[in-house]
Amino acid sequence: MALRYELIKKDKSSGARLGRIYTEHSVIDTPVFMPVGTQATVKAMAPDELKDIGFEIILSNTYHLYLRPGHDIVAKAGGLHGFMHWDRSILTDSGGYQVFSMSHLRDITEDGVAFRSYIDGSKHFIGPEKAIEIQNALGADIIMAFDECVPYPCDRDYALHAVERTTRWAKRCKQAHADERQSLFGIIQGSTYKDLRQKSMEEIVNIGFPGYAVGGLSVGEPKDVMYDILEYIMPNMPDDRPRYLMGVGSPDCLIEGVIRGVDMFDCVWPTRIARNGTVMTSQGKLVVRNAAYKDDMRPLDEQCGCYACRNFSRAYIRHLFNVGEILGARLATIHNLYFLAGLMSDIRKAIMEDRLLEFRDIFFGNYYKSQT
Ligand code: PRF
Ligand code: ZN
Repeated sequence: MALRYELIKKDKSSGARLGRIYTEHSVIDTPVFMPVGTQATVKAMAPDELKDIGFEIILSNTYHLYLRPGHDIVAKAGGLHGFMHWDRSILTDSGGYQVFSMSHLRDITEDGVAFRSYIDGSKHFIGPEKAIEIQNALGADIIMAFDECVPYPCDRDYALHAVERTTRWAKRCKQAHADERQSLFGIIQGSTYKDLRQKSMEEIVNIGFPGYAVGGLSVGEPKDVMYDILEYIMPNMPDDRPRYLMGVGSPDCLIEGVIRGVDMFDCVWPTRIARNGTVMTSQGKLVVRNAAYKDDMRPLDEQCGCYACRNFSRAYIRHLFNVGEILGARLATIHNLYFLAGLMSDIRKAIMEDRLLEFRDIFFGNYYKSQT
């Protein structure tokens, strides 16, 4: 079953959209944050723990699973759903970004990208057709077109060529994709050039996809530049398809993205900082690893209802990090994911009640109080 998107309502104070995505595996309330499970696991989390928090969709990566264990093995297990025992929705990224950001010695041609494995240096090639073949084998509900994401800064001429190539590759992806149970999303590029963003958007929308992603942002440009591009491009995108901002997941970017009309987000940042001993709280970030918390018997966040906060103190979790116990990383991850799920739920409620801008001001007032 291809997905269905339902636009429920728009926030009267901004461009924010409340909606729902129906896939074969779950119903996803949007705006949504998708935890990242690069290696067919959201690091430190069992699938049932993700369900308990309420996640309906997670993301995984073509590039990594192709290299290890190989998409043939995942297919043999019944696809990613069977392999990792996750029966809700999955989105796989195409590898278009990972190949550029992780592989050295890569060689881009019109046909695709030749690269060496980050694991053992072996030679590989992924182009549009291969990216679709791998994603068909992985069997995610939503799969992504193979695109060229350029670094920031990028000169206009190179950005233009990447836009044109991304369009040609998107056509080839659509051509190669035959499995109608999976929905293939198009990706818009164009770096920080508004006219190139518009051109890319028009070309990708003309090809026609059940959803559209904005790629090539959050690659090192100032946040204001990203917000400016989103503000420009979002109102011109089709109203009846979900919009996905790739690789974005800090609280401020989530709220500002939603205000500009984004429906879906993903990012490794929340789970990565958790493993390093940093958690998000209603009062801002807290580095629980710090000695300051060695005898602090309060929970990570006094306003949080997650498993970690209901049962453990900062002092205990700090101790776990201090002695290198893996439960520390697990508890911090559970907390950060619960925090973001709660934030997205609060955002959806605020859209429902037409008070998202007011919500932003209150949230930022608390979250950034001690950090500005
Ligand atoms: N393209 C793809 N995946 C991505 C990106 C992109 O541009 C980004 C950029 N933030 C993250 N993940 N295919
Ligand atoms: Zn918590």
